[in-house]
Amino acid sequence: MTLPKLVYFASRGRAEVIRLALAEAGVAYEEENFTGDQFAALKASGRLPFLAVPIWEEDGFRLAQSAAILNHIGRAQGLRGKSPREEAKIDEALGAVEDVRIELRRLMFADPAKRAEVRADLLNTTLPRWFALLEKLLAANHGGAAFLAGESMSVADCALWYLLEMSVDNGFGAALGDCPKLQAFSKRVAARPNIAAYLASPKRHALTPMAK
Ligand SMILES: N[C@@H](CCC(=O)N[C@@H](CS)C(=O)NCC(=O)O)C(=O)O
Repeated sequence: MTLPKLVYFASRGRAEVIRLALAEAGVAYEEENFTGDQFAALKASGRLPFLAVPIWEEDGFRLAQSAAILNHIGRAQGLRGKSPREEAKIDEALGAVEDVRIELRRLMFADPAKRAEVRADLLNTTLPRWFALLEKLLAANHGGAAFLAGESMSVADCALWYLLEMSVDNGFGAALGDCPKLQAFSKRVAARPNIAAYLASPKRHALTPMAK
């Protein structure tokens, strides 16, 4: 049997939430990783619909765009809620997580002379404001003791978990100081058996820190 394949760099990046969803669902897949030099050849191969990664290949079907891949896997694996409203709340949370990710990426593209300023703004203003909003969103479903939407884990929980991990790993943990529900959520998700096994496995790529 040919396993489905995730094609991406040997790094977390835009593939990591997809990997977390695959881990949670217990999907067997393989990865095709490549170096920067090999990327040119991959682009020339015609396999990348938008000349970008990640792509997902399964059984004669190829899909690009990280959000489309995540949602396709989510639908196939029951990680996209159980009703149209749950799905809508999942999409809402995915949108919010993406908004915060874009804020974090300001650090990577900042003029080096302005980086300290951007970091201070993220730590003291932008992230605390966003995390307070996400804490409220989580609290709206079962008092924050479960998932973002409905009764079960979804792709939005994977995305939120990775956003929190990325924030802490890049020195923004203090911005979560007033968010006990988000902190507990982080621990709870990391302890889920399939997620914990993935995080401890050699499949997990090392952290690439964002610019200091
Ligand atoms: N919207 C796309 C963006 C994909 C994207 O920009 N991927 C980067 C790597 S993270 C890439 O392949 N860029 C093309 C390049 O570097 O030439 C997605 O979410 O999948």
